[in-house]
Amino acid sequence: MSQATAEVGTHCPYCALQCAMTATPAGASVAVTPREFPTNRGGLCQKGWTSAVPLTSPGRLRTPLARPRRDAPLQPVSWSTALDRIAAELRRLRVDHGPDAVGVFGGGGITNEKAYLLGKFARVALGTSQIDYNGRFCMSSAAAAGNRAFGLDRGLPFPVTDLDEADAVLLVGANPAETMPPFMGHLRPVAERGGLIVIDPRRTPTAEQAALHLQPTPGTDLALALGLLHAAVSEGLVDQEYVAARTTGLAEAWRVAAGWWPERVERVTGVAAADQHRAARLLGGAERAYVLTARGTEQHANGSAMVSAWINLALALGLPGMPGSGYGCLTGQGNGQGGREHGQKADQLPGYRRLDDPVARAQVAEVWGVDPAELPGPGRSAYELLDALGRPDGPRALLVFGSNPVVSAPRAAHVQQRLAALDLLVVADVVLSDTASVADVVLPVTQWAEEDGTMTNLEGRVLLRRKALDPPPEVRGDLDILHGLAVRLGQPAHRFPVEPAEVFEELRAASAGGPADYSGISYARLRAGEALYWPVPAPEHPGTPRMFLDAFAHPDGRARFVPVDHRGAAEPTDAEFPLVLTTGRVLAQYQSGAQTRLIPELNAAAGEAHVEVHPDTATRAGLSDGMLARVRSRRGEMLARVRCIASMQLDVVFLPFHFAETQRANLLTNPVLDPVSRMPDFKVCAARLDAASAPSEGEFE
Ligand SMILES: Nc1nc2c(c(=O)[nH]1)N[C@H]1C(S)=C(S)[C@@H](COP(=O)(O)OP(=O)(O)OC[C@H]3O[C@@H](n4cnc5c(=O)[nH]c(N)nc54)[C@H](O)[C@@H]3O)O[C@H]1N2
Ligand SMILES: Nc1nc2c(c(=O)[nH]1)N[C@H]1C(S)=C(S)[C@@H](COP(=O)(O)OP(=O)(O)OC[C@H]3O[C@@H](n4cnc5c(=O)[nH]c(N)nc54)[C@H](O)[C@@H]3O)O[C@H]1N2
Ligand code: SF4
Ligand SMILES: [Mo]
Repeated sequence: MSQATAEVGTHCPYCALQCAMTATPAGASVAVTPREFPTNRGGLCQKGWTSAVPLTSPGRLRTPLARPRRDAPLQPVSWSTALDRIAAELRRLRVDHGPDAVGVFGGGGITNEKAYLLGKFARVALGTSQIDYNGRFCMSSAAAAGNRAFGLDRGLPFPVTDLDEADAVLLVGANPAETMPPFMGHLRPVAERGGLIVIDPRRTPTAEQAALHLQPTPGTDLALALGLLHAAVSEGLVDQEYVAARTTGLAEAWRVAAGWWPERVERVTGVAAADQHRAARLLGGAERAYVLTARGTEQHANGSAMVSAWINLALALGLPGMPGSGYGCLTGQGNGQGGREHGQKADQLPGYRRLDDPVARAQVAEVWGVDPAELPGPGRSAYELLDALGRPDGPRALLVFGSNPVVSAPRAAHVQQRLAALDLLVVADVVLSDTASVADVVLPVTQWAEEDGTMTNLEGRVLLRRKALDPPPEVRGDLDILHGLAVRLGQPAHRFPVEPAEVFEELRAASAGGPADYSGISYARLRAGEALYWPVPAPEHPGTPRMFLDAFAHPDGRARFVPVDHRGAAEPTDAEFPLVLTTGRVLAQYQSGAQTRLIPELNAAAGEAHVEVHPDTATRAGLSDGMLARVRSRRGEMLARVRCIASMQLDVVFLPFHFAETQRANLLTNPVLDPVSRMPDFKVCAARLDAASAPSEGEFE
């Protein structure tokens, strides 16, 4: 029986705020209570409060499972049977089809140690280029835009507590009142000062607290950002001195924005010109001002350009890299930041370095004890990888660590077909997720409270999550699994350590000199409670809470304006699909819901999919509040309970994406990708609404 022995200071298993909590022994499990910490200041949301439930839930996995044949049900098997079978299949596929026949799909919720070892496992033990992760669906557009503008991407390049002093904050496509409730504590002072501006097509609980809520049509943010830049220029709000000293490219960006005067922008976005001027004045007139973006403006087929447009506005107003001001993107998953730094991304090596950089390859190969020439090159992005599964030139096996794409990937029914076309699907998870339930082999892994590991929060601060409880006897850590497979694939045992602290020591060395340099961080420093924001390039280095104060990370030290222009939605509405569908989150469920749908308290708060719609639009579809609707797009249909909301725009509907089977929003979403970040367009597709009793269409793209 598992037993916790002592009270342990740890962090929440879910989002990037990484609220601090104390895990106290409570029978076979732990009880969690909030702990004082700068990000959450003693607060937790409902998900944090209930985070111990899955540790002992009947729904958690407790033994490996395998299917003897494709059409047979999953059955309990021993670890050696499971790992031997996987290794034998992987070896066969490699011999018959080459190393790229095996793919790996990671997650931004797993620890730095796991993300690092997963990337190493793919490149060294499998020799495959075919690895990517769910962060591609999350942060990639903001990361791409941040790298372009500043030469480096750290979600918030300043501590969240800096926001407490702000005079104005522009929050674009973010709903932290539901997605990071304790974060709202940092926005309360600015909201009370009348300086909070929220840009969201919906009147969210966050927008309720704003002095100014701009409500654009989904997908029109870029035009709105250009309108705000236009207003800032015409009102003389541009910080000329800053622009001259610290940036390049305003003239080119202005050439585009000059054509987007606020009245024209009003026609495209629906946001009144006067409100655009008000927003520009509030932001441009404030002494300490911030622009913050999140998924609402990033998850678009032109998401990286949209973020560039918001960064352009911030640069024109002289915010990034100034004390008390800045631009930041709100990272989402628990380790969304660290997860994109240590090599589970298709084009990346540890330390946030590029896989195609010969210097980085040589250095990391040396740490790994391999020949740099043996390291594969960049592979496919997440959706492209899923789309290629089982095709003649695509992977024939996939190993999933920390994602549930059957629910969370766009065009989910198609993704499910691709998974079914594999020779071998292996899922390591804590629960029988929707993806695990269609796997050939399922490996039960330890949860947050049962293992040590580091997480990098939304501020780039590295945190130690500590073991508070022994796992159930037949459950193993992800590091253990990677070790077991690597050894079976002929790797020397020492190359794949199982102790998190040992893996971290290697990660430190492999990240040295990279943009996300962790070389000065140690478990000892983290245990001592040091606040270590990367880069930390030496053991005595104090870390870097605020970046860009002296210079941006481009060789010339200057930030770049990027000239970007508005374009229409990738999938316009038409007579058959007249509504703009956007998707996102509710407070009580997390992501694909694999974990939170196991928690009775959370299901009681939000247990099924709903569709938010204007009452008149519902009426036109023959629907009213509480009825079941069939929501359709060109890719599929799903069922959701109607929630009539008077503040919704007439032609916009919203679905949360947390629910399973016929309630999956992603049966509808459009997998068109941003050309730079390869982010799918989760936030805009054309849809229609009918009563659930209306006939099903059945045939889709
Ligand atoms: N409760 C809960 N909290 C979470 C998560 C969760 O699943 N549940 N997930 C975590 C993760 S991984 C992430 S990434 C974050 C995400 O955190 P957020 O980005 O705050 O979450 P979303 O709900 O995806 O999107 C935010 C808002 O974007 C709006 N939006 C939709 N389309 C547009 C548009 O075209 N333009 C603009 N400006 N806004 C638009 C939506 O109406 C929504 O209110 O949350 C983290 N926290
Ligand atoms: N329509 C629509 N779709 C979206 C979004 C949207 O806004 N709209 N948002 C996108 C975003 S921002 C994100 S981040 C993705 C997230 O979507 P997913 O990648 O599906 O995220 P999770 O549901 O967190 O899946 C994590 C899985 O890993 C398991 N897990 C947790 N911890 C561990 C661990 O330590 N090891 C292992 N092996 N497994 C673990 C969990 O039980 C769960 O099954 O969804 C994306 N999909
Ligand atoms: S805000 Fe995020 S980190 Fe904090 S308790 Fe909620 S889910 Fe956990
Ligand atoms: Mo995310």
